[in-house]
Amino acid sequence: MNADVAGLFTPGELTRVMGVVNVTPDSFSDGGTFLDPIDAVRAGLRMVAEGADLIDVGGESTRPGALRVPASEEMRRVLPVVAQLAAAGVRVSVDTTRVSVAAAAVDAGAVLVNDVSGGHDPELLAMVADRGVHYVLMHARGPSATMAEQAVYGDVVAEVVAELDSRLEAVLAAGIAEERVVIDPGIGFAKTSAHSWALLGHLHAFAAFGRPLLVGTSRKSFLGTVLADGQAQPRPSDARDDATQATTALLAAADVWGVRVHAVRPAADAVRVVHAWKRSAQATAPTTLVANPPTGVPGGSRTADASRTGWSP
Ligand code: PMM
Repeated sequence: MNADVAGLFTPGELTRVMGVVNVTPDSFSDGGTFLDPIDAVRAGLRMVAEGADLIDVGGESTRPGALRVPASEEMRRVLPVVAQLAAAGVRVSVDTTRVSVAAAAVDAGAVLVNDVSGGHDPELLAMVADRGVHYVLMHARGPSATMAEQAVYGDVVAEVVAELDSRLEAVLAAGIAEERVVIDPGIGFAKTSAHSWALLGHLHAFAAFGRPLLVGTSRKSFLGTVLADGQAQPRPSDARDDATQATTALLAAADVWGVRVHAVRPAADAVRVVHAWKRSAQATAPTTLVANPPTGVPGGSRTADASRTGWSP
């Protein structure tokens, strides 16, 4: 991988895989795993070897209800990791809501600011515009401490699109070039499980932005809910990776630009499988399928044909 970020946006490429490295003690998904910068850098490099296109480094948990850490602590956690990964030629994004942290991370080599506040700080927007880095505008309604109570919608799809649209206006007014903006529906941010599913079921509504779409489903609680056991206990976050592969494949099939995941290898594999499947579908002349449908394919004979299947009727 080289650190050229513009190359990530070449049209027609495979869905991009963003590997997550949370340098936090309390993220719901990988909290405490990468607190030591050496472990965090090693994890980022391993993810790149497994197929990550970029690595998202965060130093503050966005788990619903999480309390904020001081900016100095957030910097202490992320900067050495950003600097070492960038020095190794990795494309690094910084997951933050703070202009001070984002600016220092860009100084350390980050090429993308993943703003999980939803673009609410004009100073952060001005800094991104000034530095000419890429920018993820993710839908959010407020900080982690209060996001659960803000998960109230009439029509979640229409409202998330409208709120992102007004934030995008502010982002562009701040001078961030449109071609550097990525849109993210913010799965789980001020959203119940039902809201998250509704957004995933209507991703086409986000095509109107004409911008690449990044989606983060990895290990999130809406997956835990759908995989609840017989006692309605949600599946814990460390047992949601298989479900994440399912969402990754479906997101790649829906042509999203990127997926944000903790387990990179299976996600990168899923993306490649979907790509091969799509390519094969495009390469197969539809007339061939219609003209000579095999047994059991809609439009073909429903009667078992022993001479073709090898099974007696
Ligand atoms: N989710 C989390 C953190 N950062 N950034 C973007 N752009 N999209 C997301 O969905 C997103 C994010 C929360 O997950 P984590 O605690 O596992 O990092």
